Amino acid sequence: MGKQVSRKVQHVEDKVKDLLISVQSGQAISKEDINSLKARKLIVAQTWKGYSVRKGPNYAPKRKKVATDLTRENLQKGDWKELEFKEYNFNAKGPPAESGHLHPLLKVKQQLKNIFLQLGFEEMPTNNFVESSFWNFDALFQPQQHPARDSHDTFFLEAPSTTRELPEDYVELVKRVHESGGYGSRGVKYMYDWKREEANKNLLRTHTTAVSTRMLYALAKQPFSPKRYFSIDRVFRNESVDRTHLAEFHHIEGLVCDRGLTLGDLIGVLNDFFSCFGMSKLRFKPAYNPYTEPSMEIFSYHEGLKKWVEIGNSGMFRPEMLLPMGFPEDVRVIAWGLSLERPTMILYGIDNIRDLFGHKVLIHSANVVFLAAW
Ligand code: FB9
Repeated sequence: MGKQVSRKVQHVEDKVKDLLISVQSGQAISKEDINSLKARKLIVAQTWKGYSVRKGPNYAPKRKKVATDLTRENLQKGDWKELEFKEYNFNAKGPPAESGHLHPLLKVKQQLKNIFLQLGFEEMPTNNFVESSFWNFDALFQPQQHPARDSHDTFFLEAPSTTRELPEDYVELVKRVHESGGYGSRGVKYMYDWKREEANKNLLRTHTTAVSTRMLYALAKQPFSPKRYFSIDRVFRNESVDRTHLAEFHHIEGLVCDRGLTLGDLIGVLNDFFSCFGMSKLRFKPAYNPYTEPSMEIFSYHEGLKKWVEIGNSGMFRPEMLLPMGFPEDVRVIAWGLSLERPTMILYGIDNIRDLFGHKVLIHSANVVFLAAW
């Protein structure tokens, strides 16, 4: 007689099955039940997103075409009155510009700006191409009969032909130093009657040294504090155009104003500046500028070109320029200048300055000649 199996319970409660049925019928079940069913992979969570769609205020059976443009036809047919125009999206981005490069001049300009800023120089405001002869020449102790001041070299303005206002007291001092010298210069060589109307003439500035003059005059009005200024901007000269000269170029100027500065300080600053630009070996040749004494042309040996290249001009501003401004006796200003076009032509291997302007520039802007050449 074998083992006997007898029914112990009347009814087997299959909790799991019941749970699954309630889930199926959407009844809520406890979290832990859900987790245990999930754990046994008997159920999977599904997220249902439902949307209720109803007619909006602008509902229309047919989409009303909004005009995106006011065309000539609209105007001619006059149907623009009925048309509804699409809101203007002022923030719409234009199609991304596929090509385009920074102009080589702008790249080198930025490089030079960074060098000046690193050396603690402050940029001078150069946003005035039109200048008066007074700030461009007279305040620089440049005599009124100097050849650079006639229309062969300078673009004078027809309208407005004369400047509206000049600082009268300062003009008087400049007039005197031109006419009878003073401040240590015998002034003999200038003995001429200085004409206000000549100083009033408006012109296109021939150098950004005109900006330096304004800034130094403003500086002399304040209690003295040493300053380092620089400027890089367009200047205009009525010169015959050739491979390296156009009627306008970018003048780069740096100046240091402090007590007791010497020519040695100038040579030091020039070495600091040009070595940042990869030009280490410098040579200096005495030169002449009406507004600096002594003055020096700056040369550097170019390995690539295997020759000494003139890379700029420099000097110490004359006391006849600084003292009428009101600077203390022992304040000196050393300064130098160069062009932007020349270095850019050499760095980009551009032989003719005309290629720096106009369509050809695109070809050059793609390729860069490394500074290593120096
Ligand atoms: O830029 C010039 N040459 C140059 C400069 C850099 C350079 O770098 C290469 C990257 C490697 C290569 C060349 N020059 C000055 C020298 C010559 O090109 C010169 O023939 C032409 N000069 C211009 C004026 O022409 C009428 C360049 C321009 C120039 C000259 C003088 C000054 C500024 C620009 C000045 C000044 C000055 C002097 C004293 C105090 C304050 C300002």
